[in-house]
Amino acid sequence: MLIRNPADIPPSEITSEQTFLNRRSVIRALGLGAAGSLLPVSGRADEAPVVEEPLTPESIVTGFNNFYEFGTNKGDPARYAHRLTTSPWKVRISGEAENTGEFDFEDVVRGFTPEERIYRFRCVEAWSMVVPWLGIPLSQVLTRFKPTSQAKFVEFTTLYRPAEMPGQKAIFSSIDWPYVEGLRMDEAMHPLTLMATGVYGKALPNQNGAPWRLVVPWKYGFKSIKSIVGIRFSRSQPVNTWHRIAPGEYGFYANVNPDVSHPRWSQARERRLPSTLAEPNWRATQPFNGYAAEVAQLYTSMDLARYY
Ligand SMILES: Nc1nc2c(c(=O)[nH]1)N[C@H]1C(S)=C(S)[C@@H](COP(=O)(O)O)O[C@H]1N2
Ligand SMILES: [Mo]
Repeated sequence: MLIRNPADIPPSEITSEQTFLNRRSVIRALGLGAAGSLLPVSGRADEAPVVEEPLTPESIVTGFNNFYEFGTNKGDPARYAHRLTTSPWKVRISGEAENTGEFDFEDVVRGFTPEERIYRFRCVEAWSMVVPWLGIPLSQVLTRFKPTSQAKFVEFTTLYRPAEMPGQKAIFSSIDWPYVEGLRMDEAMHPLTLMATGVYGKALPNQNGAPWRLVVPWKYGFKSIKSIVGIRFSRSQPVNTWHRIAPGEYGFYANVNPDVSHPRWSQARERRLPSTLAEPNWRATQPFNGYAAEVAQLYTSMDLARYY
């Protein structure tokens, strides 16, 4: 079953006209033009480039989501994710590391101060946002577990709890739960790679992947796995969920690339939310989602050929 088709997303799901007007009035209230409507940035790492584009309104960031554990419609996560219990939250660390075992989430993040990172976020379905995340560089989190030299990849697993995640119970679901994603170790250790614990200055709402989720801004959004309970350091390349579902459509690398079309649609441009029928807000998609200068050195031409 094909459960991902941008043409099937009704414009009303992209955003309502009302939200669009709200956003314009917020920008006006702040006395800012489109190019200058950035929130103050605190504690941003020097490596993180500044995104000089308007933020996507909070109501869209937290109301238009992909989180198939709660359903396949964009409004389902915001509608159903409040049922999820996120405390206590355990995280299992396994594989090629010295410090493995089951940890309380609080202990895993203890001592880190989340920093704000404003990143472009590009879904493989050709819509995009600009999001003010709060998070911890993944490299800091991973270093805590002392990965060995055998760790070439890191695999992440989302919670499996059908009692609280109605999408995991759906009999027509083609997903083999739990959701799994992975990165090569050097991608995971890159300074742009973030474990987000918040958004818009607050703790992460459940629909955005509470209590913590990955954010890899130069890759398609499906790499940014939510509500993580497992981190495994491995010698071999993990099999990520979307690749398992449709190996001809989604790969492991999934670097944003306007020159390589998805088999069923172009990736050359994207609709920046809010997007309406009247104002779809199309823009050109950038290689590596605009982060090529920061990350291109991670990849050889071989990797790029295997991009999907
Ligand atoms: N566990 C889990 N993580 C997930 C998904 C999902 O369905 N399940 N969807 C992915 C996709 S396709 C996208 S575009 C982003 C959406 O993140 P957002 O809802 O915070 O914008 O989450 C990603 N992480
Ligand atoms: Mo996505």
